Amino acid sequence: MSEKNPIESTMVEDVFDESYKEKEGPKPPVAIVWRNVVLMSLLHLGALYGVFLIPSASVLTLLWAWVCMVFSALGITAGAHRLWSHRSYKASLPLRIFLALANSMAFQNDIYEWARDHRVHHKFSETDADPHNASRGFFFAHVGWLLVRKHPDVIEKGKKLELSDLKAEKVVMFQRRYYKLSVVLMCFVVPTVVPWLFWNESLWVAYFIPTLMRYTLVLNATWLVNSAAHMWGNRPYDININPRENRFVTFSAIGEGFHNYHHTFPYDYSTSEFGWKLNLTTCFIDTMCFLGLASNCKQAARTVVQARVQRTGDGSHRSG
Ligand code: ST9
Ligand code: ZN
Ligand code: ZN
Repeated sequence: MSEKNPIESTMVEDVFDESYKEKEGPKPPVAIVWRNVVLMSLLHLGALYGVFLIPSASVLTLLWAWVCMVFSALGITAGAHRLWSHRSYKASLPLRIFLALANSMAFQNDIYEWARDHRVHHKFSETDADPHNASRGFFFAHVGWLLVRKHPDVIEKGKKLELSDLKAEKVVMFQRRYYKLSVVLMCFVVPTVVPWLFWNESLWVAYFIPTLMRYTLVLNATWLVNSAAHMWGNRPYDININPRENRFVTFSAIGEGFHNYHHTFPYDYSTSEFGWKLNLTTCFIDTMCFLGLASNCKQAARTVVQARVQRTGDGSHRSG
């Protein structure tokens, strides 16, 4: 592994804040948002129906669904996550526009909201102020948190976060302003219309496979990072935190399952010390650097990683 910019973190908003203590006394009641329950259920039923339609889809349509899946996943991993939440590398304007479009195709809240919630997640992991607090169980961390009102501490702590970098970025604010329109176009219209227009796929099949099924798969792959990768796997870098190294999640979330490493070194652009291994997102960012569209990739220094493994690891560390 070559070290790109082996430096310590330059951002503090994604670093765990040990000083926060959950409020004592009874927890606020859980307020279910039934609209979200109904919509999420319908979405998953639609995706399931899409699975049964696969035999009647053309090969090009299935290929297109895969392209949309990877493109929208990169809008989350390389975009909302590694670029905008953690500022782990710099991206040129064309790349930021590309990632913002991809992000709208993923329809996981706009970049500003995603990055704000994700910074709160890192800073207050597994507490009341963590939007998808995994100590409330698998279902809550996976999707339940999107079906109920937020714990007041999430909002209280989130409002104190430093988000001026996001507010100052025109691409982020433009996407936020036109978010609904961009989602209609990128998440629903484009994936449905392209197969119908270019290779005469039926609109029905194109709606259920490259649109609903693809959207639901990327959602669940993302949510697994919050649920499975906070519960199952080794902790080679820090045994004192919940996030784990989870191979299945790493594979399905194109490189985002090295979660014990990621919470220990959140500024590392690769979210892992193993380069391209199981990490399509790192491949993508490196290619962008090669093309001159990205730069300043931050990486944890090898000596810092090794010292941390010795000091707080669970003894399961492997060098490759
Ligand atoms: C989705 C997001 O799926 C997924 C994110 C996953 C993150 C994963 C991270 C893992 C690492 C990365 C790995 C990537 C792997 C990718 C793999 C890809 C293959 N701070 O929200 P409201 C304010 S979305 C400060 O309504 P409620 C807010 O501004 C799916 N302030 O709260 C507002 O203020 P104002 C589709 C905050 O009422 C007020 O509070 N989308 C914060 O409790 C109320 O905000 C959905 O399903 C904060 N943190 O409702 C929609 N938070 O009034 C889901 C809030 O002044 N969302 N505020 O404007 C909702 O419907 C609602 O947010 C709710 C909560 C019902 C969940
Ligand atoms: Zn993160
Ligand atoms: Zn996490």
